[in-house]
Order: sequence, then structure tokens, then C-alpha cells
Amino acid sequence: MSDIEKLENDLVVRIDAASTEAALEEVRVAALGKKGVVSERMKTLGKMSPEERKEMGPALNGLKTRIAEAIDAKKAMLEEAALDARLALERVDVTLPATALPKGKIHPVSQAFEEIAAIFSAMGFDIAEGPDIEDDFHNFTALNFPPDHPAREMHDTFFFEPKEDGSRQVLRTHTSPVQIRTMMSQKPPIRIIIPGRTFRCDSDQTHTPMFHQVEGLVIDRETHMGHLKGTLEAFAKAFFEVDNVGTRFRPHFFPFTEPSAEMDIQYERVGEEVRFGQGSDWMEILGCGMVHPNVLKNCGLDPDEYQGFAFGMGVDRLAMLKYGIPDLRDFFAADARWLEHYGFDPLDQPNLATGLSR
Ligand code: 2NM
Repeated sequence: MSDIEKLENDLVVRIDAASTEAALEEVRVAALGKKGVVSERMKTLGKMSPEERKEMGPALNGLKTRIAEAIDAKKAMLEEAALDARLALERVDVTLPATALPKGKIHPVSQAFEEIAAIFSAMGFDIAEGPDIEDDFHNFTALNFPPDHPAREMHDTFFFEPKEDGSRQVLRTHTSPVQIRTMMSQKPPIRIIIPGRTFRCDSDQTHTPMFHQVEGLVIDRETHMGHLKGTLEAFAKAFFEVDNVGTRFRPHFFPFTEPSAEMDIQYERVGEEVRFGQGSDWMEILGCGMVHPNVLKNCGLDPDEYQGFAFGMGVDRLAMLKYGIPDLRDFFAADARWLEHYGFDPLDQPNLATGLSR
């Protein structure tokens, strides 16, 4: 066997034996790399006599080509084997039933938020959000709360320690500061709802220090009380999933709206159950009004050019009413059995086509 044949046999054995891409690369460097055995042999061609070179040149070139091909073929094989192994490892059985997976429940407050968002989205509203920690301007001043007016106390505000300049941040007492931020940064027409956490220093059977609100705001050139009534009546029907519901708007006071009202909806108690859209009793479900001209001015809007309406509702109470949950305090007790009972299926996304809550 010639020298070259021996070398080739030796290299082929090593290529065959390489069981990983890294091991194969080592063989390649040892053979064809700058200092590899084949490359070193090629360098000897220069010192040969022309006759010798005529014989050895093609022989060495042939060797080099066959070794390179053998390495490429082995490399392709190793890559394919690696892919096969990965596919086998990552295999999923798509026929497994979904119930085999552990499944959580959607909290009633999240469910109510989603249902309310679905209703207002269909009416063309966007969703806006803002910070839980606010300053006095956005939470009070811009909303037409006069300085040192008792209305500020009315809100049982959680204040932060004063800063060096004497200003105090607050935990927002309502989501209205987001309306202010929106009016100051966007041009009308504006149609938004604002879901979020709100905070008041109040705790008893029907109040928790943290609660959830959805507020809404519409600003356009000729917005009036009829738009407010139509929008909120449509909301009440959609949320309580009834074809008709009587509504009553009672005069009220808020610093940020004029006129202001509370909206009641018709209901009847049948045993333990509360039924909306029938009967002769009235239940308050939200506050509303036409945005006060001072609020518009505070946000840089001309009240002679733009008007609007706003509303606000407590989502925790709406969830209790709609889903028949008796005690508010269970909402925040993080009791898994309570959530299993009152929670919603995460796969049932609320939408107006298939029904809001099932
Ligand atoms: C309510 C009731 C009535 C309200 C008003 C505004 C703003 F920013 F436009 F002035 N935001 N939210 C509003 C009006 C909120 O909650 C019971």
C-alpha cells in the first residue's frame, strides 16, 4: 500500500469514528487545516523534481478532494441525526385533551373589566391607562377641586410624605387623572375608557382601601346630555345582558362635571336573586355628567368649541351585582376555593357576538 493510501485509510477511519460535529471538526483541522497532514504533504511538492511532482501532484490533490468530500458527507449525516434527536425530544402530542393541563380561573374583577372593555370597544372607545401614584394637580386641581375645599377630604386620600418643595404625591382616588392626561396630550375627538386601581382610606363591609374603577370620557364639538344617556343606557343593557332596562338620572354633585348625575337602573329582588330590567326598585350603578368648563380650560380646551361627558363606576360592586357574589371582602382574600367557584374560564373571552359571561 502506498504512503498516500495509508494516510487516506487512516483519515477515513478517523472520519468514520467521529461521533460529534466537534470531533469531526478536529479531524478536519488535523487533515486539511493549515498545519494538517494533507496540507503539510502539499507543501513538499515544491521541493520535488518535475517528474516526481507530476506523479504526486494529482495524487495529493485527489486525496485532498476525497477527504474534504468525506468530511462534508459525515457532517451532513451528523447534522441530520442531531435534528432527528431534537425533533424526537421536542415532540408534542397535539391530540392530548386540553383538560389534562392545569387551568386557572379569571378573577370576577378581571372578568368585569374585560366585559366592560368589550362593550365600549364596540362603541368605538379606546382604552387609556395611567399611574397609580399621582400628583395633586392631576388628581385634584385640574379636576376643579378648589384648594382646601372639603371635596378633597371627601376622598379620604392616601398621601405620601411631603417632598422638599412641600408637594405631596397621592395614591389616585379615582382614575380621572388619566382623563386629564389624555385631554392634555391628545386632540379631540376623544373616546376613552380608563380601567384601573384606585385608593381611598376607607374600610368596612362595603369598602376596601383599594378598589377598581372604570371611568369614561367623550370629548367632541357637539357632545350633549343625550349622548351621555344613550351611551350609558346601551352600556347597562349590554352589561346586564337584558333587552331593556329602565334608567333614572338623579341630580348629583361632582366638582368635575356640571350638570352631574347618578344613574339608577331598574331591578327586582326575587328571593336571593337580583334581576335587572324588571320590577320597580332602583339601584345606583354609576356617576356621570357633562365635563365642567373649568376642567376643559385646565386641559387647554376651549369650552365654547368642545364639550364632553364623563362617567365613573365601581367595578367590584358591579361584579358582585352581576355574578351574585355576596361579600366584597372575599374579592381580595386570595382564597383558591373561592376563585374556583366564582372565577371564569380563561378560554371564554368576553365578546358581544357569543355572549359576555358564560
Ligand atoms: C365620575 C362621575 C362623573 C369624571 C369626570 C372626568 C373628567 F376628567 F373629564 F373631568 N373624569 N371622570 C367623572 C364624572 C367621574 O365618577 C363617579
